[in-house]
Amino acid sequence: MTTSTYTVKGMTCGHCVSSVKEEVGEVAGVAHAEVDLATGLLTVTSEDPVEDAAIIAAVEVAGYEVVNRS
Ligand SMILES: [Cu+2]
Repeated sequence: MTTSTYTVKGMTCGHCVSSVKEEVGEVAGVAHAEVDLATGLLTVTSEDPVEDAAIIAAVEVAGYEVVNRS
């Protein structure tokens, strides 16, 4: 399994977290998406590495912005 971490800007409540988790969770290859609201950290777990662009696009669909990839 591979884990990638992103910093998401703009989330303010549990609904924001749910939206991001839902959209990112639908990206092909993603096994699990976890969000920490306090830090804005999005942790994506996948069997094989998933393209950053796909994760960034999913976060944008949810209405937020990836400001960092670590
Ligand atoms: Cu919200």
